Amino acid sequence: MTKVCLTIAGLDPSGGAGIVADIKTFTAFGCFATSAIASITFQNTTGVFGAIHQTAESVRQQVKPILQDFTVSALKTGMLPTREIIEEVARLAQENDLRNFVVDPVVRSTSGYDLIDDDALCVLIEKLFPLSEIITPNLPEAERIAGIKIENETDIEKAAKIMQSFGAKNVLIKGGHLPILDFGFWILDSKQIKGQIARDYLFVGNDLHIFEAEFIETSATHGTGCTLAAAIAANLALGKSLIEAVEVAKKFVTQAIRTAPNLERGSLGKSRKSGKSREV
Ligand code: PXL
Repeated sequence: MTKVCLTIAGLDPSGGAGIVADIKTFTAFGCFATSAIASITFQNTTGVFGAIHQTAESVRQQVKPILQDFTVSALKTGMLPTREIIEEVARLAQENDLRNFVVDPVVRSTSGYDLIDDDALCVLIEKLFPLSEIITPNLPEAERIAGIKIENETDIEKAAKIMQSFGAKNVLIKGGHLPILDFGFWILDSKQIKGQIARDYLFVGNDLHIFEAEFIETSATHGTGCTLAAAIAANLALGKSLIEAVEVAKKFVTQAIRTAPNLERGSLGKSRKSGKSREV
């Protein structure tokens, strides 16, 4: 029987992140994708220009018929911009006993646009972390949520423990941002690995599992966080263990980065008269 996954997240109409990335990912794993929009953002590959958020009522009215019709085997959340929406998502998850709940605590776009305010982030931590199977912050998100600066692996562990003390059972901290941190380099196991490996740190209770992949130097990482979380959700829906699901998801994202489409980007990349592209 085909497994159904649900994403509640923001819409990136330009197709890179958010719900569109989630739907593509669920589908790639053979799951049936359902979705509810928490916010409509305005963006393209150069940045985010604004957003119009949905109401809690809109999110409930989108999700209710889906849950009445389907058995949802996994839930993934991404950009949930307001306290009201987050409280509604918590109610929906609890009322419907939704399992395999992957919370991607989306805070800010790579281009620096805030996708959630401070008040809502506190509610997300308080209400959704305890309901989640796993949370998937990247390094800047882990720093903001845990309230500490992360400069080495000891700090990563500290941040994970803090987030577990907030109610998250399992925490995946994505180290992909590591080579672009502004302190220049990073010491792991006493060797400098800047720009060589992308490491992700999965804390399952007290156990740490490290996943490594080749670090691919690219600017085409928009949407990789959404894709990873959606791939974990899809694989949990398919019955994989959490560790297996993260392993498969990490490989999927690495491959997605490696084979990312080379897009002719924006009016900046085009001569309006000739319609031909030029280097930017
Ligand atoms: O990658 C984080 C993210 C998630 N969801 C939406 C986004 C972004 C980043 O821009 O726009 C809708």
